[in-house]
Order: sequence, then C-alpha cells, then structure tokens
Amino acid sequence: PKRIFSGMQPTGRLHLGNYLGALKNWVAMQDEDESERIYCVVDMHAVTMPHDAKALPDAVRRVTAAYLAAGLDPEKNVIFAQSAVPAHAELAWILNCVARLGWAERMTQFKDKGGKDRERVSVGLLTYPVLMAADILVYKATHVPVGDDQKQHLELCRDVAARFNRDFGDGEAVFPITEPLIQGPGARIMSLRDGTAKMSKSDPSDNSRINLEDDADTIARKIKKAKTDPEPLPDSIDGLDGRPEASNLVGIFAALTGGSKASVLAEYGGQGFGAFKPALAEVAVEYLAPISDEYRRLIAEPAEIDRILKKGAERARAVAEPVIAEAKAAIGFWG
Ligand code: AQP
Repeated sequence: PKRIFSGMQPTGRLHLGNYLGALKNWVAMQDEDESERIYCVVDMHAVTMPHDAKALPDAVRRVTAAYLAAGLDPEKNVIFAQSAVPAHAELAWILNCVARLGWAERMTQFKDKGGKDRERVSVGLLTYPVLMAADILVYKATHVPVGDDQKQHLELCRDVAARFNRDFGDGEAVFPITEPLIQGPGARIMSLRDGTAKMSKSDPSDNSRINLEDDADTIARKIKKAKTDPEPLPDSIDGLDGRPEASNLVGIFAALTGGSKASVLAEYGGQGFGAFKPALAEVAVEYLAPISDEYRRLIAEPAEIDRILKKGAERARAVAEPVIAEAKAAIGFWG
C-alpha cells in the first residue's frame, strides 16, 4: 500500500512556492483510494534556527489553517503538529547514529542556512535532514510530495533507510526506500525579485513572494513590480534560456492554470510583460482569493484548529508507535 507523508515548517507565512510545489499536489491526491496520507506541521524543524518561542504555537495554527484553506480535508488526511508525536524525536536519535557526519555536512540547505560562522549555528540545523528522515520513516512512508529543493534531503532519507536495513534489519527491510514525488512546473518557484533564488518564507523582502493570505490588490501590485527583462516573451521554451525571471513568471502561470510553459507561450509568445503581467495577476487573484478568504475565516477559530490538530496527533501516534517499537527492538534497546 502507498503511504504518503509530507510537511511544512511554521517559519512564516506560506507562499505560492509552498503551494504550487507541494500543497496543491497534496490536495490533488486526497481522493485516491489506495493511499493513506499524513501531513505534519514541523515545529521541531522550526526551532533549528533562531525563532520566537511565544509566537510558535500560533505559527503552527496558521500553517494548519493554510492547509485547510487550500482544501486539505482533515477527515481524508491525518493533519497534526510534529512535536505532539514523540516517536519523531525517538527515531531521529536512532537515525542520528546511523547517518554519517559527512552526509549531513554535504547538504546544500545546511551550507546555505548555516552561513560561514559554523560556531554559531545549532547542532539541530546540521541534523535537520536526519529528523526529516525520521518524520518520513516513522510512518514507513513510501512517497513524499515535495518541491525540488527537498530532493537532496530525500536522497539522504533513502541512504539512512538502506543503511539501517543493512545494519539492523536481520535480512528484512525495516524501512521502505521512499520515493520523492516532485511534479510539474510548480516544483521550483523562484523569487519575484531574483529569478535565480527560490521563493522563500525567510526572504526579508515581502515583495519577493506571493503569500497565500495576500489580498487581491497586494497580489496584483507584487506581480506588477516583479523583476523582468525588456524583451517580449518568446514563442517557445528554448527562448526562456538565460531569462530566469521570464521563465519563472511563465512557470507560475502554467502551474496555476494546469498547463505547461509551452502552452502558455503558445498563447502569449511575442507579447511584452505590459500585457502578460496583468493576465498573470488576474489568474493568480482568481486562484488565490478563495484560499485567502477561507484562511481568514479559519484563523479566527483557533479552538477548531486545535481540535483538528489534537485528533490528527492521536491518529498519527497510532501509526507511529508500532514502527518506533520495531526500530528500537532492531537496534537492540532494552524493553
Ligand atoms: N520556491 C519553492 N518552489 C516550490 N516548492 C517550494 N517549497 C518551498 N519553497 C518552494 C516546498 O514547500 C514545502 C515546505 O517547505 P518548508 O516549510 O519545509 O520549507 P522550505 O523548503 O525551507 O521552504 P521555504 O518557504 O523557503 O522556508 P524557509 O524560508 O523557512 O526555509 C516543501 O515541500 C518545499 O519543497
């Protein structure tokens, strides 16, 4: 059977990259009969970087509200906060002793977020991808829908699972070798201010991203101000080479409308950004306005969100507990 797991960090407001790269695909899969689907808000990952402890519980509620507003149904999917299921931390410790230091040090996210002064970053930032492997493997998840930036972490998860199976599996695979699901033109959405940097929650410029909770005027203004080059759009995708900002806006249009970059260029090739940007703004507003309306309604009802998270944590614990028991026995823990 297929078991799907994924999650997002409560490190800021969710943006169009999080939505098109991951969340939209989660919603698209929720009516599959043959799969079980588990989605987490990863607050244990959020504390690997400096954070505001008082604001974190509300940040978890906001990400949960965004999941629900985007259409994720808490009956069809297990939705919960990572820190409410202790098995994530227990398995992370075991896998920290299976993963090799060199694997963790090679991760580009660690190099980017860790910066130059390694004396000052938390040890947690280094072992972030091992915790992520634990998140996935504690449910024996077979598939993980994520954006392209998470590919390297998924490879580490596969390496950790294979090594655990080899060293402690007693001839049996305890953990699956999980497949990433990285799909379509939304898999890598770039910043509106720099077509070579990914759209990110932690970019200091709010104009670099479209947030799921932005209103129509804000969305239109950000697209109008988005960086572009002076050339009209090309007729075919080859013409987007070396034009990262143009490529990104065409990709966003394609991902929102369910088309491809080629189909967008078939319609808009030859036109300038003066015509394309308003068309993109219209599509983005039409798509995101119902999500942001629903988000605002949900965020006003934190008790309802807490109820969903509590129920989700119970369901998640029921799946994780036999797996952590199996992993502890395999590695030789007493009891
Ligand atoms: N720009 C993006 N394009 C496509 N997918 C993206 N994702 C993130 N950015 C893009 C996908 O969103 C999911 C959740 O990501 P996360 O919360 O774990 O954090 P992240 O990948 O580190 O994303 P951010 O927004 O850049 O957060 P910060 O700034 O806090 O690091 C993942 O599936 C990711 O692939």
